[in-house]
Amino acid sequence: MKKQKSMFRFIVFLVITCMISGLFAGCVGKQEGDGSQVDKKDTEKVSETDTTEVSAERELVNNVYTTGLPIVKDPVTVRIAIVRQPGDQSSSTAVKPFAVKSEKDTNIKFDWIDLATDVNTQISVMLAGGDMPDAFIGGINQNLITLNYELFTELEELLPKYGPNTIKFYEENDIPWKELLTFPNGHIYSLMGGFYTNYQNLVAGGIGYINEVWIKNAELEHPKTTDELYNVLKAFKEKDVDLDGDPNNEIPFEFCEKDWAGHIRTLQSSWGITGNFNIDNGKIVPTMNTQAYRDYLEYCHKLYKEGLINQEGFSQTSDQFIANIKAMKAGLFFAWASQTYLELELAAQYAPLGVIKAPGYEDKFLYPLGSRMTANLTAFVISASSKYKEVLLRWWDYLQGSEELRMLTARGIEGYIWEYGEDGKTYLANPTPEEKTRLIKEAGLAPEYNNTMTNASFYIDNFHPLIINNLSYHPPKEGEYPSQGYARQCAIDLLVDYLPKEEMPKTPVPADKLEEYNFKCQGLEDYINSFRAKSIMEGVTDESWNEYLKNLKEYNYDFYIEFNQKRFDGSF
Ligand SMILES: [Ca+2]
Repeated sequence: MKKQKSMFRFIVFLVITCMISGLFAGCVGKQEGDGSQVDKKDTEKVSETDTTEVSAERELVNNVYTTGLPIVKDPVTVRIAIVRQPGDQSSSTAVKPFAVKSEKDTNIKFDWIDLATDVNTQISVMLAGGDMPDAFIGGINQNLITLNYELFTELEELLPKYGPNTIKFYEENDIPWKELLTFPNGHIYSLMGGFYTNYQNLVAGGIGYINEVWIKNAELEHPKTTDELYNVLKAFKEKDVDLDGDPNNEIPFEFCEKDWAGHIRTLQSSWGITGNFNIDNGKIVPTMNTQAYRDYLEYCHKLYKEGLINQEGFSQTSDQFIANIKAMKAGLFFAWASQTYLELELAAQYAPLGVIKAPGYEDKFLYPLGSRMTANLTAFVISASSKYKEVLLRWWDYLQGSEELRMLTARGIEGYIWEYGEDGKTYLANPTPEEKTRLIKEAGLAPEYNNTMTNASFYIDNFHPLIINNLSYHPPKEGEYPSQGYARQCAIDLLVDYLPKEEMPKTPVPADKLEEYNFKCQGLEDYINSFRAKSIMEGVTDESWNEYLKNLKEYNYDFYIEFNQKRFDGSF
């Protein structure tokens, strides 16, 4: 990794040096990352009217090289409207490191139209026949495209030739890009941006955190099964595990149905249930009418009956739930991270609950999946009126073509906001102000940059043209406690092998089908939730269970499953 990077730098340095010294025609090099040849030498034009030149090294079409750098033979100026991040303190996108490097590398001049306030109004004016820029980064959504197809460039035919890295990147990351990007009229008008996998969001919502100090005080081990968890919670209930002299003021398992992450239903994962259905090998599998679900309800009822869960959990507010956690009275709770509510030192008493297996379901443990990826599907669009469609597409492709440029564009200079870890992953960096000043100087940033400027001043965040892993978090140093980000990361490490392989696609459902669904399934979710609460509080009998199964049918649970199957298959 290190070696490759320094080699890349060397080659880029070589190319730039050659350009500066006017010896570019004599340079030979191979660019890492996209594998394309760097120009060896320009060929002579065949004729003045011929628009395509092919040399042994590079093809030139209408002043645009189809591979390598620079992108244009003679400089051209492109105007790009770009939405600025709140908190961006740079005077213009023009001074940002990726923009400066782009000009040096590509021979393209950029005229940035920074959109900071009244963005929608400004864009509406442009689209309504005002001064259209050559391209937009941010600010355009699918609806605007659908209403103004004629204003935007159809990209599908240009992409293979002028955007090969973009396609390669989508495909290497298993992005169904054709499905995601094709509009109802069959054309592609936009490219994805702000696209990253976020490990922190891999698991949906809450993760269990259990007080390890209490477990130690109870002279028990971290639980691995539902029986062991029961024993731990029982000890929390019966003993004075927080050592304050009162054996009755511990809440063994604190939960809150009104809190976004604190639900008791997350414990269903021990019985292999991720939600109202599972996705298994292409099939939407019902879960709410299974023996596994009944077994889960009966287990929770046992906890309830013996006072091992907070009996207020179904009615209390999120604020009450959080207050109990802050008072250090909760043995186990589900949350984003224990650090979300507690000072780092206190939060460190809690460890992620991890995998808890239920008897008879040992190989079934399955945790709810959050999101494998996020993306802005309309990050980059090119105006139909632009004379520089190919130039712009190649530039976007260039930014996407190597990790160095992807990181520079989306996270700024190395060492300042991000850094490489020993494992080759990118981490959140934490340089001192002095180190920041040195990094700014070494990178030769514009004079306006200083070590007090916000991160957003160094890069484009939401619409960067790339797919990257979100930054990882370093473990705490000697004498420090884990940060929230690091703690969440460690908790997910324990669950990552127990997530569903498949994910519900984000493609929109036709409006009429959605209307039918909302009508037919009205009340289903509420009914499921109320039966869960009632069963945990009062227990499940054959009679109550059979009645529930009958009612599920009446609330169109079968239709609900079929509908989600069609949604998964994209077969409406
Ligand atoms: Ca106590």
